[in-house]
Amino acid sequence: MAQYKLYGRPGSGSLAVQMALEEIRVPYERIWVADGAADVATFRTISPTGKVPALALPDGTVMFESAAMLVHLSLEHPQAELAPQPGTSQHARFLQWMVFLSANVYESALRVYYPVRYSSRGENDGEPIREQGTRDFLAHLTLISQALNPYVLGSQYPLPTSISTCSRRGSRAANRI
Ligand SMILES: N[C@@H](CCC(=O)N[C@@H](CS)C(=O)NCC(=O)O)C(=O)O
Repeated sequence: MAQYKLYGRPGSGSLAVQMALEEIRVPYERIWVADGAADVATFRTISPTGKVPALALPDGTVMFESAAMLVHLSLEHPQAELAPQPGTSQHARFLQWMVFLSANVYESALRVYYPVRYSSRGENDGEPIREQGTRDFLAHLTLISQALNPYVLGSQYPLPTSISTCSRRGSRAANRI
């Protein structure tokens, strides 16, 4: 039977999508993508960004961008109640947090992981980029913490919490400041 295929790595943002698939209780195959250059080149033939997660839908369509996967899964499986009803103000808030987490929190964590990618001077600028990424990451978490009651959308909607998992290493780095 055709099923979802989730491409990921241990400790990466693929965990957020895996959590959603587990909540929905659909069968899926988890495929670990090795991070060697040849492995990533092969993976790019499946998903052009070469980044994890990637999600192959049961009809073979391959998606990248974790927030898009989570929004899609919540809409495709409404019975799992992963997100508020589309068209409501609560759903608008849900979309707001999904985009914020992806575009800001996840982005600043990536500057902490891969600082040399953000400057043409490479390693020379690594430390200031990592420091600024950490500051931004903490500022984004502060903004989120002000919206907690006790979660950003109430306790029954887990997706915004799950997408922040890729930031775990970033938050450890943040502890140094
Ligand atoms: N905006 C993307 C970010 C994906 C991303 O950067 N994933 C990281 C792991 S958490 C990755 O694959 N890094 C490997 C690399 O950039 O070479 C998403 O939300 O899916």
